[in-house]
Amino acid sequence: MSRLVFVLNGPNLNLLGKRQPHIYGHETMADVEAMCRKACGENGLELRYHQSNREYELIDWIHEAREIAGGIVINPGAFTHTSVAILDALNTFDGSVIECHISQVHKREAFRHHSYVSMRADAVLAGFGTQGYVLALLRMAHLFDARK
Ligand code: CA2
Repeated sequence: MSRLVFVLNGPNLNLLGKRQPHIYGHETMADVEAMCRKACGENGLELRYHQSNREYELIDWIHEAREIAGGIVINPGAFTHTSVAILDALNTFDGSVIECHISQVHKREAFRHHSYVSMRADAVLAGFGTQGYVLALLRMAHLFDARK
């Protein structure tokens, strides 16, 4: 079975490390990708890593993952709180889904407390900073091991 994981990032996350470091930390998107590549290498996972500011691109990657991947780690950015379309796409995916937020969304504005994606996610991380991505990938490796 596939040990391929898609890590998908939504809008504005390309600005990571460049603005609001008190909320999102100092690592850039490229740093997070490097952390994910290292974690995948150490845990026998294959990685496809993407970021987009466009909802349809995230949906297209979820559709691509349906055919080939065992899991999706997704930080949908603000689409978390608005996108039924991303939820619908994730509901067509048969593998494991882990939702990952850098900030502790429940400590923030009320509109960040609801997530459409959580209605599908098998696990949710929030407030672990960019380390959350690595934790999500470790969990994904564990879930893949348990499938055997
Ligand atoms: O905490 C998270 O990871 C979020 O998914 C980030 C989203 C936000 O809308 C969610 O409520 C929580 C925002 C991403 C914006 O990323 C930036 C990073 C650096 C500078 C500016 C924006």
